Amino acid sequence: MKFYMTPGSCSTAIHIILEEMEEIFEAHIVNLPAGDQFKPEYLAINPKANIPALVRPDGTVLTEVAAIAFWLGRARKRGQFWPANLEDETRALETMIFVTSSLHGHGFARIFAPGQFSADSQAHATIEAQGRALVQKGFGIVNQTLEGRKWVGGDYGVADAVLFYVEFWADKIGLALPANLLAHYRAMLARPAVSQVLREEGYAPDKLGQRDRV
Ligand SMILES: N[C@@H](CCC(=O)N[C@@H](CS)C(=O)NCC(=O)O)C(=O)O
Repeated sequence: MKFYMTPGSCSTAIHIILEEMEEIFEAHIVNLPAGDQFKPEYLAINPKANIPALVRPDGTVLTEVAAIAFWLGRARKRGQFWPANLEDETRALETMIFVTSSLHGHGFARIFAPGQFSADSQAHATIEAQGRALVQKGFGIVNQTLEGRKWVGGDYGVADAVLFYVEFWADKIGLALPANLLAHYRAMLARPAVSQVLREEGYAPDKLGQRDRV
């Protein structure tokens, strides 16, 4: 498979899943700041001009973190990384959709790219603050869903890698994680595949997960 990714981005979730599953893949770095995502050769693969994208063994392309994670979890490695019962499957999907659409699409997008929400640079500080508030509120909700459980879908699975990327972003920008999320983040950091991916993407896993909870 061919995996189109950018270090330290939402594609880190898929990178972790591919490593955990010991999949064989070719990694292709898309340099977002340089605008690689808008080049005709990349648009021919993914017209959405974003990462991640995964070219599957049959040549078809999958986009969207939640969809790629679902397909890998459900279809590969005998579903070992996807819950076996309907309730846990549904909860895993619920968390993946909330992470990608609300926490990332509404919250972190405002923090990292306020210019996408207003061309007026004077409004950017307010937009960024709105993003932080949305993320904190959303983290509180996911924190409750993790009460009494170590992993999102019962056992460890692809939804945990999806939740991980927003926890990692919070750590990078100094946003405190509530208790259950911090425990989940640290449990992820302790997984060999996660530290391997972080090192490959240019991070020092030993320096992460230090901050105390709110
Ligand atoms: N809804 C998409 C969002 C993907 C997305 O926003 N990716 C970012 C990187 S984290 C990107 O490629 N941005 C393109 C850009 O900055 O121009 C998904 O969940 O995969």
